[in-house]
Amino acid sequence: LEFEAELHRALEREEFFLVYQPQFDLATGRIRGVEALLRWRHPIRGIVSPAQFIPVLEQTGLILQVGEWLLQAALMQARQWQQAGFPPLCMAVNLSPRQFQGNNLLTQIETALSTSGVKTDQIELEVTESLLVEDFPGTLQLLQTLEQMGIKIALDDFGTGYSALTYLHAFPFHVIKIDRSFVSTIGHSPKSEALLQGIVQLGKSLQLEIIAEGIETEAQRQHLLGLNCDTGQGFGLCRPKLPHELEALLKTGYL
Ligand code: G
Ligand code: G
Ligand code: MN
Ligand code: NA
Repeated sequence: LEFEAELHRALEREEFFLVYQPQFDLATGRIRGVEALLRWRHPIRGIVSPAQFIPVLEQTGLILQVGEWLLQAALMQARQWQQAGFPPLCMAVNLSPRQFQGNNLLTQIETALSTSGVKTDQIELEVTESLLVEDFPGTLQLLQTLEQMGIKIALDDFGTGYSALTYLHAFPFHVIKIDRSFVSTIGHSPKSEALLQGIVQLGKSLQLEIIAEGIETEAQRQHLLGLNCDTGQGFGLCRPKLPHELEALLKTGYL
């Protein structure tokens, strides 16, 4: 309960902030987009990982307010980068299933779009399979509406959940993000490498963009490149950073 109260205060006291992890074209090193990742600067504990507090935000429903704040904050950042004259890039924002349960997600997105002036084709919304499994009424329709607006939808953490292949055509995805657990086995597990190859080929044949997550080594990057994987993200390419730390990269547009 104390943690919950602290999270309430965190929103009021503006202790939440966003870091941005770039995503790169694996062949050319060109930046393709950034993923906004939530952080909490706790007055005593310091930086708290979202893995610790997002479950609490979800249980308490606070994720609705925090989610609204972060959509707004991420799109305002995208606008600032545009105004600074940096090449356009995609802003990826994570959505938690709870945000689909209420009835104002679309309004929140529309508000963030209109106040920031960012175009819909520069936004990507990341959802996980747990959203699809929950089967809230209206989820499919909402995703379709967003897709028709020009917003890209990414299936995050692919390979960790049920990975039911029917989801891939039942929902309007543009992107699948292969979970870092697959990338970390490159060079260690032939079976897992075969799965990775299969996922990339499947995604490609469905004309989806494939983003490999958690690339930490050059060997992993080379392996993924060999599989024809388009895009990658990971500590080995670039860690999540504050906006001012990304300026040099955003200026050139290349790794
Ligand atoms: O950023 P990374 O440090 O450690 O994030 C840990 C987990 O928190 C990941 O599963 C990530 O998807 C999730 N996460 C990070 N930022 C956000 C966010 O803005 N919204 C939601 N819903 N989850 C996030
Ligand atoms: O679940 P989601 O994919 O949104 O989570 C992104 C999370 O992955 C963030 O917590 C981010 O810090 C983390 N992350 C990004 N790159 C790497 C990496 O190369 N290795 C590891 N272990 N984690 C990473
Ligand atoms: Mn994500
Ligand atoms: Na992920």
